[in-house]
Amino acid sequence: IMANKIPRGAFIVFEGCDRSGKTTQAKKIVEYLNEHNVPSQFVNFPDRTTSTGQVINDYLRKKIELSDQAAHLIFSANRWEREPTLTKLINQGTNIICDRYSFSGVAFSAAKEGMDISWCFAPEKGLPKPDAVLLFSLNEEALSKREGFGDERYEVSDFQKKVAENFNKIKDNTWIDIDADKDIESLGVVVKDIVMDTIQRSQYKPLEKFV
Ligand code: FDM
Repeated sequence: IMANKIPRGAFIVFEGCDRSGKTTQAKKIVEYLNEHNVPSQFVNFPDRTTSTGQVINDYLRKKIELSDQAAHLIFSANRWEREPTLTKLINQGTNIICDRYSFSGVAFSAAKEGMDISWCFAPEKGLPKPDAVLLFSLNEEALSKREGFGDERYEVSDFQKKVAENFNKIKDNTWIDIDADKDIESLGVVVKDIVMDTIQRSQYKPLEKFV
């Protein structure tokens, strides 16, 4: 007899550099889905509210110093801290729209001297693997027209360029490139199509893990 399986939620990650509009879009699509009775939750990493998140917040605001390796592992621990709840929510049918994930972890840390991509990816193994990754990109001209960076640790344009290069190194052919040089509404239309399609095709597939 076939088990009468409940559709699970999709796990969808929005990635990209600062100022690309991904946070705005992630919040907007979650609002849309919930308005249409599709249970969905916005999640962002780093989650600054947890115990590791407070250390991360102090680090990003330059209140404390950490070695690059220690900082990297705390960002990863911050994801592992949320993993049980995330997996449970997804399996119970909630769609998770996640603003930054392991890929930011790798792309930002590996932009530092002496930090390589495979070392950076190792602690991510075993975390839930997203059903879709949307990579928001802006060309330099479009980026320069947006409001400037804040004053957190990584908000420096040379560093952000290295991060953008790393995203392009780590992406595979399943990632979806999003040209973020659009107004909020037009970008929203693009995002909505991809999200709806991902929810549809993920419903009866088991949630995978990073290997
Ligand atoms: N960041 C984010 C990392 O360096 N590693 C990570 O694992 C994650 C999830 O933290 F500069 C960086 C990316 C960004 C900073 O992110 C804070 P938000 O999205 O700007 O809060």
